[in-house]
Amino acid sequence: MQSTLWWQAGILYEIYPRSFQDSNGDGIGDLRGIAERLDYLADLGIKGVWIAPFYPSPMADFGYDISNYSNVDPIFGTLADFDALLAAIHTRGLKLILDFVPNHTSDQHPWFLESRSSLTSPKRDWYLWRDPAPDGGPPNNWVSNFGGSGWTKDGSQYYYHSFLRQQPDLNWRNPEVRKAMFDVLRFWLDRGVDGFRVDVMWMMIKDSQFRDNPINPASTPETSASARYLALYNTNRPEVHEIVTQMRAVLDSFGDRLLIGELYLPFEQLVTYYGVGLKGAQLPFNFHLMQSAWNAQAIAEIITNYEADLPAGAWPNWVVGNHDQPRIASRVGTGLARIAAMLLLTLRGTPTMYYGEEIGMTDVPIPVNEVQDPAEKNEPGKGQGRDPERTPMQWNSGPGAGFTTGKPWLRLSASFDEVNVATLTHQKDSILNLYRELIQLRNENAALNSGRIEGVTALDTVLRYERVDDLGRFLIVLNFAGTPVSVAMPSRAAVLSTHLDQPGDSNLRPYEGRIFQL
Ligand code: TEU
Ligand code: CA
Repeated sequence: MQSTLWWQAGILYEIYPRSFQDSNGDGIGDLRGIAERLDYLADLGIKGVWIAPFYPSPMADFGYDISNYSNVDPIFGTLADFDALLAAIHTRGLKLILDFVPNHTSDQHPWFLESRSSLTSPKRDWYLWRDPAPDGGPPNNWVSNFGGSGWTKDGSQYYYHSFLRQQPDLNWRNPEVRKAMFDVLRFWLDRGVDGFRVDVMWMMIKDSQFRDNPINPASTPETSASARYLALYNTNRPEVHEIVTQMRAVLDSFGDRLLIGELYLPFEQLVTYYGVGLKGAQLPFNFHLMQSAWNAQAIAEIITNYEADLPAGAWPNWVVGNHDQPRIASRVGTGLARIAAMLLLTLRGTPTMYYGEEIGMTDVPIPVNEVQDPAEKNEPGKGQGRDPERTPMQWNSGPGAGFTTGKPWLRLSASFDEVNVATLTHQKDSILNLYRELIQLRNENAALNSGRIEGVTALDTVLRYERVDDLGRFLIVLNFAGTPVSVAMPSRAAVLSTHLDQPGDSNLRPYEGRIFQL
């Protein structure tokens, strides 16, 4: 049997660095702050830490607009802080995944400043410049993911940006761009990082003819600008796979490293990112649990379809939250959030947790005058804003929730005095202790972290499946309803339940899940 790799058996944990831990009282999380919390992460039992961008940035999109790929923004610290953090992570046997943003730079990046300086600049072709349409308007109908045209006029031409106008898209058809960006990967790999999560992997290259996108027949006046068209010609182009393979080759030349792709795609397209001969991304992020209805049938269908679409030898993965999506506890409710925990940590494939999920953090409503996210500012009221899921981590009930001694950059949850790590640690039946037990059970049992999945079935409100290897067999039974249900279960006690007080009968209580060892 092939041995299991660290990123297969282990759990990944996403940190949004502005919001995890502030070390200097300016209200913004930083690298030293993350270092202060490593014992918490090691104790929780996760394996890989993914930190969202901390590079120099004008912060138009909070770090996803990068003006220097090979340094640390002073808000977050210094390269020395980074090296110290990486060493501390490795000392604990953990791994570090960085965020790589290849699709676009900041408009303040020296490359773009040079590119826009003249039509004949040697870096003109590093970005996507086009002449205006005959009527003087944008070259085609591609829209920005944050609303409005994807084209901004600068001098006599337009440049394309999939996101803000402060985030011009790089031209990945240009070999010099590839070389410069692969050098960025090498810069961090040389320092010892264990892998990358690649931002908008499916958007990296666009149609060479810049054809118009077709109208999305399902769109309504209420949908966001980007949902009004089908992104046929500006995303998921066939040429993207060559770039992914080249990135993977750069990582492989450093040994055991991990390439993750951010990909919002249906399964049959998603799995193409594993690449021919599995030479693409090892983990094309599977976001389907974030987008599906939460009932036993819908989730059984997702599991079955995903497993069926996986290429031979491809390793699955699951995500229930990230810094762009409503928090799971808000989306499905606090009852189902426990089921979500049990599901995420017992499915076959690498789980990725989002900071705060383990304490059941919910979206925090942000008053209009405190909105930070450009996605909300550009298209107010369309549900595009991401501030609610980016609020500071709740560590304790003290001032600043233990996150900061200053004024947090984004307001804290009103319930932080109850929902926080310190308080929940002492409540036996808290969601935090459920996460801890689930993680421990998963880490200690190969059947759960790397075994097969069998017998996925949905009956009424109950989802069940088994996880199996040569040494063990576990049965997972999850009730997705807020009402009790009577189901056939083994007569013995469960090894773990979402509810502490097990009646030991054949009734699952509202939103109860149980794990049996068979
Ligand atoms: O997100 C890409 C992306 O598709 C998001 O725009 C997502 O669809 C949206 O936020 C859902 O509400 C990545 C990063 O994760 C995001 O934070 C960045 O803003 C974006 O790329 C641009 O770099
Ligand atoms: Ca700080």
